[in-house]
Amino acid sequence: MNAGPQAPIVVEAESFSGQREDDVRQWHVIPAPDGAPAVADADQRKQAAEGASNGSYIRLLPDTRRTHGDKLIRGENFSPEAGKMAIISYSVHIETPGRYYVWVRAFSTGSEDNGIHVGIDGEWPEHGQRMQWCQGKNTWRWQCAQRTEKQHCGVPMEIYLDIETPGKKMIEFSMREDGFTMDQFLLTTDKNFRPE
Ligand SMILES: [Ca+2]
Ligand SMILES: [Ca+2]
Repeated sequence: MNAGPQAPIVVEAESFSGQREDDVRQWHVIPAPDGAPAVADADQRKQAAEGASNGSYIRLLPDTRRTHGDKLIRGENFSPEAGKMAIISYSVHIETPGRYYVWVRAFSTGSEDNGIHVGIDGEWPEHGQRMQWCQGKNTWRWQCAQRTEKQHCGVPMEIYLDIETPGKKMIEFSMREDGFTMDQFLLTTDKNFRPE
């Protein structure tokens, strides 16, 4: 028996199985797959694709709140509540129940495209809410941190899902800020694990 930490479960963001509540904001694959129309404002982030795993990523569009000066409209370009808008789903097989820390590799250009929520099987627990990025603008950056009243840049390792039974699970992300850009996510039971 290997009692040590297991290897993380790594998932490409563009390999989602579906999305819903996506009439106002929708996740787009960039670059657009063969035959699909190109995404209107993909150009400004063209550079991002070069550093993306599998040469591809997803972005939540349209992005109407790009700077702090742009009007914040709840239910349109901002969703403080998890599980309400632009829910994207990934089927993941969990062998070993436990506490899984969720890391996401994201590309943020400013202060209004750097937040997201994570949930599981239609549930949106407190510790999946308000994943936050501050450092590393205009680069791909792994993060596992929760925005709080006191720490707007996020408290590290406070984003996790407690999984009680083995089997097939739906890991889901929902919008907090439009324009969010995501390459991969990973799940690990090892609190000390740090992605590259
Ligand atoms: Ca935005
Ligand atoms: Ca990717």
